[in-house]
Amino acid sequence: MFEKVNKVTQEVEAFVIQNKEALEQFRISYTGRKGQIADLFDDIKNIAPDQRKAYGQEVNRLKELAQAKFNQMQEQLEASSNGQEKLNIDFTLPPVPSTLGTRHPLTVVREEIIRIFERIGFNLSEGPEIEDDWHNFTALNFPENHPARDMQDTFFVEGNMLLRTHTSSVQVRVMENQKPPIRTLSPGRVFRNEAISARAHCVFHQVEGLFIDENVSFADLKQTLYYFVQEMFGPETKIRFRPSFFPFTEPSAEIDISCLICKGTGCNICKHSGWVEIGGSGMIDPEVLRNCGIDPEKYSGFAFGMGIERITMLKYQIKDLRLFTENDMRFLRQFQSL
Ligand code: 2NL
Repeated sequence: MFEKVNKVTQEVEAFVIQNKEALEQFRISYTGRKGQIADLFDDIKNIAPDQRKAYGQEVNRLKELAQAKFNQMQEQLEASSNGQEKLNIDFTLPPVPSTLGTRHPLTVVREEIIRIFERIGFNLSEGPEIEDDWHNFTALNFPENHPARDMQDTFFVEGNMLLRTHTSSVQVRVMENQKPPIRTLSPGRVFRNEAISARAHCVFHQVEGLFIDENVSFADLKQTLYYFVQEMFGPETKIRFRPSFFPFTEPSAEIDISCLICKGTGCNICKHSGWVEIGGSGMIDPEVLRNCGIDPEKYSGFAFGMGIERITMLKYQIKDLRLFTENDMRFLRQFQSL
């Protein structure tokens, strides 16, 4: 008989009550008028008289235990808002800070540019940051006495080796090593001998594009860059081509977009012109094609170059270039996480 009391005690202790249904089940099974504890009290008549006192005490202890458990769980379930479960959470505590990093804004913008050109068939090219004079200047039609070759503008390493001043040097290598059709994008780090300020740095980032095939025209250049601008800055953005000069393209054009800040009505960013420059472009000079082993009688192409810092500053309204290299967490944390 005592075994039965022990068995029910174990059951009562093991019973898990997470919701109101379970609480009611507990009451019916154990503490209720027709529950197992009531049955145990009824059984007292079958107990040997000398053991009835001990038996009664045992069942009473069980009754108290079960009733205490019932009361406690009933209280907890009523306290929790949905009555479904008791959550021991203090919602007023400050959250555990996220340890997830953010992507550098230049990385975010570079990858966005790459994704946009990938969709129209451009692949990626890379090349060395330490270049020779041929790939950085001569192949690109820079005359021997061009000011860009000056010590004041270019970091020379040794002899005719230098730190590339643009990623056109990568494009020269592509043309030397591949046959048209060519559609390639070359993002990368470039170097110029300049004093560091809010608007200039001696290390910065560029992305250049190259498109060579039979019958490529200036209309292809315009359409490609129009598509890019719409994707990158939104469908409201207008594009404008301004005649310009580069040694490696003819004709050449500066690329302007309608000011993102004032939508063309005039503000400080666009110096009240309504337009901001994002890069340069042009039809590849036949002399450059010839220098790289491509027949200009058969093929033509266009090229363009953009500064990644400049586009990032326009997109996020960043006023000082130095923020990109200072690694101030208050700045970096504002950009999208991984
Ligand atoms: C700018 C202007 C430009 C190119 C880059 C290029 C490359 C080869 C041949 C011809 Cl291999 N052109 N690249 C063409 C026009 C403009 O960049 O303002 N960049 C930030």
